[in-house]
Amino acid sequence: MAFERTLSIIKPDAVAKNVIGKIYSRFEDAGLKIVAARMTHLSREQAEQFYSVHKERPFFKALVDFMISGPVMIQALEGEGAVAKNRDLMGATDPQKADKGTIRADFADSIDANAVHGSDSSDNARIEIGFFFPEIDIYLR
Ligand code: YYY
Ligand code: MG
Repeated sequence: MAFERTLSIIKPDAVAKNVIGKIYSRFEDAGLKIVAARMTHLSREQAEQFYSVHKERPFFKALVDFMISGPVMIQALEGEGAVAKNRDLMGATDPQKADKGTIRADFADSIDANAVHGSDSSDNARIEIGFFFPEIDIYLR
């Protein structure tokens, strides 16, 4: 396992449910360290650019509308196998299919309002962290 960073977003549904702290505890209890964080309300342009890999998918417009429907909490997480560890903590994209005890099983209502985003590879993590955080805003060991 590699020591790496991953990008996490607590989406508008989970921010509205007031469970940022509960989700942060899951990261911390799993040994992931929050090394950068910012609450923001994404613009349509930012959300479209962030999710541009999905721009041809039928759910793209709904996804962007949802991501800009309220504030989000964005963080970079660091640790051994951070990318896979965060994906394990998140659970499956569809909360109905997510394992018990995962963030999506416990806090998400539907596939389109599914509480959290997590990078799906180390390469994408680098791109996604760079999208939101200048190097100077990342915690130095
Ligand atoms: O990485 P992950 O978030 O688990 O799923 P993706 O396949 O990358 O899709 C991104 C995002 O799009 C997903 O979190 C919700 C939304 N979405 C959707 O609304 N309906 C689908 N059938 C698939 C994805
Ligand atoms: Mg994805």
